[in-house]
This record gives sequence, structure tokens and C-alpha cells, in this order.
Amino acid sequence: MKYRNPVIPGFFPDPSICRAEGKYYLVCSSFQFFPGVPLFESSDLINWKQIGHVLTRASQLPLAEANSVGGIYAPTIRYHEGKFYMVTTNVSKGGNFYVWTDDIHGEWSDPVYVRQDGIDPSLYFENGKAYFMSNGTDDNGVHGVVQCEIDIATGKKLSPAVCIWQGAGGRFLESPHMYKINGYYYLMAAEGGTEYGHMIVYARSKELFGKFENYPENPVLTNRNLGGYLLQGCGHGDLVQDVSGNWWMVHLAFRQIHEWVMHHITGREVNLVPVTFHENGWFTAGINGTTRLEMETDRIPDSVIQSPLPEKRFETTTVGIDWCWLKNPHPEYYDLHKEYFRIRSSGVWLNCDDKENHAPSFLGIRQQEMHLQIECTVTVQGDEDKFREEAGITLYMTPDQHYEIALRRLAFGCELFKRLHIGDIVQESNHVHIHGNTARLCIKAEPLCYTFSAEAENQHYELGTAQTKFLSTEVAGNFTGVMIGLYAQGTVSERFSEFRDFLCKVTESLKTGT
Ligand code: 6LW
Repeated sequence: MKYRNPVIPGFFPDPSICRAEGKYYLVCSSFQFFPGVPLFESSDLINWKQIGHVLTRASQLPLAEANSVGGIYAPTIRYHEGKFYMVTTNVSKGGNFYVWTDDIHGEWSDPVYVRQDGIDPSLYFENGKAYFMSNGTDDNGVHGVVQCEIDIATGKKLSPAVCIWQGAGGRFLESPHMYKINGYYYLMAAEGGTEYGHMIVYARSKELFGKFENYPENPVLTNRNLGGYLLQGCGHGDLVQDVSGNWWMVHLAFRQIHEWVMHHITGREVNLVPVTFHENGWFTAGINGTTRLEMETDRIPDSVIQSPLPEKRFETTTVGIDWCWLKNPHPEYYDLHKEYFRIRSSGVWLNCDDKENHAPSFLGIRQQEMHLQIECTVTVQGDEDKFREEAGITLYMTPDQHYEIALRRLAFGCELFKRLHIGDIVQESNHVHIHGNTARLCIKAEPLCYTFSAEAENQHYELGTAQTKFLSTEVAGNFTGVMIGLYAQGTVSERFSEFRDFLCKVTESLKTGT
């Protein structure tokens, strides 16, 4: 069959995968968004359904101090003796911890903290023992992939952490995972940084604590030498064996907005490549060590058809699955219904980046494709004696990089406008005065450009365009992707603005390249 990468488009970085009871489960990083750690299920590795999040309670996920380079980093999911474990790092509070559940569709435990340095933690189980590893510094001050035994019930270290591998020579050794396959321990990790030099490397040993011997052909997977190719930044992967015994790797990569424009806006996404073990015990991955947008495989039957990204409306999406808050939500500012949302201003602006749990009133879904039509009917409210309340749609990357199309309440009627916030440059333009307080706000997303327009009182208004690249990770310097947010901001408001008939649909499939 043929499938397309990414298999999960949009900001879902640092994928980790496990197989349990004939199904596959996958988790990703979520940074400052709540709930945390998106959780997906699949029965064929190609079609993934988000079934929820792992971290759904503020007690599991304190985000007050998180921004788009804070919060939840790279999780690992493992299944062991009937239990699922998800281990990750909250880099803004608490450090490394894991949670567990017996029921993948249910709630997960409170965090069990592991007092061990480093990020990108992983778990490995063997002979009734649990091992914890991360990329950090060991108990002797040596930096690399460090490993210790832990008590899985309490998270307590049972042995000193020791550095077992320092990688294959690239910078930023991260995302280590251990596997035992045919008598060897394989230690796989990423190097090169999560940008254009990203790559997957590995080593093997007969002993769990090494000494590890590097794969002589490292990196085993990278797109760093594919110039003019949309898919870049392949790294941070995890291996899984399918029900027929074949090995696969899920890993992150991103799609540039154009073959020759080195910016990306849709975040780091989940890609899938086959892995093949050879007689000498080494494995190879992808197509000659690269990942392609179009893949062909005989390991998955032709009867498996890759579903396109569905249209998103309020009725077809779920708050807490598709829709996420920035930081821990304050429920009093939201009145959410299946067919419409009501949101009132918390007095915190989208630009806010403080270390308290001050969050703008915002609910967002990911921008998963580059060709989209986005629309919502917005009625802005605000208290009788307070004007300048606004409500609308934001294309939000960070507090410093976001674009809005919105309605602002004036003493008489409202104004429609567009605002671009690019670092220190903030430009509001295309103001249109209307009598009422309702408009249908529209954004046409294309790879290089967003086009803003509105319908109000039977008139159509064009509100101009904005280049996508100023919202890109390369400009913002962060780890997430653009979120399509519905928001209200101004002073703290008693009255809710209303959002109806939301639509986000793919308008054109991407040109693939080969
Ligand atoms: C994550 C690291 C990485 O911890 O980026 O690409 C970091 N890999 O493994 C943040 O997602």
C-alpha cells in the first residue's frame, strides 16, 4: 500500500509508541498547553485517532511557569504487565515523572517523581526490574545517556545513575530508548538538534549498561542531505514491532512551507518508516536512511486506506481532545457547549508571558495543514460601560508571534480589524466600522500566506494578508506549531463573547514531491 507522511500532521512532536493487545498507542509533547501529552490509538499504524490526553488534571500538570519552550517535553509510553506507563519531564515545574493506568481510555495516576537529572526520560523493563534513562548528567557528573534502576512503585532510585553512552558525535544527544532484540540491547537516540541537522543514531551492546558499540553507518535516518525537499528535521524516534513481526520507527519531522523556504509553521509532526534488521544484527530505516512524503510498503495490506484529515467543526471536535487551553484553564471564563463556545476575557492578553498562571481566555486547535479554510461567527460582548473588548480568531505561535482577525466593541457598534504581532512590531490595520456586534471571520491559509476577510451585515470585507513565515518556528524560536485559537481579551469581563459555526477544512492536498 501507499501512505503519506506525516501520518499525524500538525504540532505533535517527540512521538513515542507501544503496542498492546493488538493496538498501537502513541504520545507526544505538549509544552504549555492543557491538557498535556496527546494520546493516540491505531490498529494499522497509518490511521491514528486521538483518544484523549494523558495529563488531564492540574495536579498532574502544573503549567503556571510554562511558555512555548517550557512545560511538557518528550514523553515515552510503555506497556508492561497490563499497565501503561508514560514518563516525561515538566521542565517548568517538578522535573522527571511518570504516571500509569490500567485502562488506556481512562484516567492516569498522579505523578511519581524521579529525582534524576536530564530530559527525554524513558523506561525499560526486564526480569521484574525497571530502568529509567534520560539524557542528562549521571551521579559522577558525566553527561550523556544516563541510566539507573528504579522502584517502579515509588520512583525511588535503586542504583546510581551512570552514563552508558555519549552518542555518535553529533550535538544534542537526546531521546534515548532501550530495546532488547535478538540478544542485543539497542540504544537509539537523536542527535544534531531538532532543526535541519537532526538525525537518528544508535548503538548496541550485549549488556544493559554497556559498553555500547556505535552502528558503523550512523546516522541510521536523516533528511539533512535532502536539499529542496519539503520534509526536514527527521529525529526523535521510537521503535515498535507490528503484529506480523515487522519493525517500524515513528519519528518527528517538519514540513517546510516551500521547498526553498526554510521555515515551518505546522510544528514537528509524526512520521512512520519501516525498519529492517539484517543478518549482522544492525538495522536500517526508511528509504536509504531518509523519510519521504510518499511511502510504499508491502508490510501493510492494500485494504488499509489512509483517511484524510476530517473537517473540524464544534460538533465534530471535543474540548480537551482537539481544543486545548494555554496553561491551566480558569473555568469561570468559559461556557462551552457542543454547538457553540462562550468565552469572556480574563483580563490577560495573548501577549502575556509571565510566570504566574495568568492565561489569556483562549481555546485552540492545531494548524495541521498548510491549505485551510478557517471560519467562525463571532459576537463580541463586553460590559455595558466598558468598551474595547475584543473577540476573534488568533493564529497563535507564542506570546510574541501571533496574528488576529477580530471584532472590537466601541461605544457605538464595533470595529473589525486584523492585527499582526511579530516580535516588537505590532500592526493593527484594515479597520471596518459595523453597526452590530456579530461578524463571520474568515482566514484562508496557504503555505506562504494567510488571507483575512469577514462578512458582516450582508457585506464582504477584505482585511489583507500576512506572510506565514513570521509565525514559523525559525522566527519564533520555539518547539510548538501554530494554533488556531478562539479568544476574548480586554479588561476582565462579566459578559461572554460567542463563537458559532466554527469550520476548519483542508482545501487542497499538499504537493508531495518524491
Ligand atoms: C525534546 C528533544 C527534542 O526534549 O526536542 O527533537 C525537545 N527532540 O528530544 C523538545 O521537543
